[in-house]
Amino acid sequence: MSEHRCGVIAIAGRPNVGKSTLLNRILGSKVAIVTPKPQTTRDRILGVRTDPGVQYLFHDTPGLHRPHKALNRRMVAEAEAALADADVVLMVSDAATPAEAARIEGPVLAAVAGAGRPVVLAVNKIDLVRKGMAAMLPLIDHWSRAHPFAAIVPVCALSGDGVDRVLPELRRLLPEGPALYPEDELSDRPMRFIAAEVVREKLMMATAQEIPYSTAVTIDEFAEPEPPRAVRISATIHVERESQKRIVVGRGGAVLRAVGTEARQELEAMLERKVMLKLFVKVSDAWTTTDEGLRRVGISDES
Ligand SMILES: Nc1nc2c(ncn2[C@@H]2O[C@H](COP(=O)(O)OP(=O)(O)OP(=O)(O)O)[C@@H](O)[C@H]2O)c(=O)[nH]1
Ligand SMILES: [Mg+2]
Repeated sequence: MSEHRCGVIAIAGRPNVGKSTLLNRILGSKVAIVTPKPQTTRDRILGVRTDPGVQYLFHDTPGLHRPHKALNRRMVAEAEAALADADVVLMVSDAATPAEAARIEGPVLAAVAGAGRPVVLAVNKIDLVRKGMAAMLPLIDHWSRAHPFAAIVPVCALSGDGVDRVLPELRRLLPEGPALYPEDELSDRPMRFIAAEVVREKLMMATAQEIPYSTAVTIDEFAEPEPPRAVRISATIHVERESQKRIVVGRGGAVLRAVGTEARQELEAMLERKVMLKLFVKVSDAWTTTDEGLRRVGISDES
């Protein structure tokens, strides 16, 4: 019998290519939030999948992009640290044309190749390629010349198509070793973190322009009394300016109420019990632009 394998796989790629969607699909459960907006993921999240003979530790990372603000520098540093710590890299790209891929993927490929680890490439969103797999061949040819990938796998993270072909490619690259997490564990993040992320997802979906990038969510209370009593969660939404606070609250509180309802419903489904969710909005001056501001909204170097 072959040895048990266990190792860390960093999921890396441009913002919005579907890294978190792919992670959730591989785990069969939502641990990472997903929105149509780039730069959704801000922190590394570890997702754990345990199969007979193997435990995969997936590090979902923020998209690699050119950072301008302190927040973005932190996000890119997180992604680069994950690459440095990984045994294997799962690079995600989307199904563009070869010319587009060559133009936009250069910096990501350089970062990924620089990690010096074996790389599996998942070419995601193949459902958007109207002409079907034949149209993918020039793209796959482009990628196979761009880097000596251990494997190139076209996938659709949204429907799950092709995703089961990714795991065996990763498995053979993982080092031998015992499982590090209990087999029923899905993530290294506590429910408290996931609750804040769910609120942030609903907020990103409900707002536009700069608002999704100017908001952070901290949890003030997370109490789990004995069932059937409800889980009590209070959270603060941090914005940078008074004008943003007005938008997040909405006319007569409508936006905040809608965000609260959607987040509560999702958390109730996740926790399989009633949730009482209270949301507050606070102006945390220019929190995205300084390290001190990041600490104020709970984004610290230790996280
Ligand atoms: N059509 C299509 N859309 C997809 C697919 N996978 C993901 N998406 C969509 O792409 C958008 C971004 O997905 P995410 O999973 O948040 O992408 P990400 O790479 O984690 O993005 P960041 O965290 O911002 O770096 C969402 O609207 C997803 O629903 C796919 O296979 N096909
Ligand atoms: Mg993400």
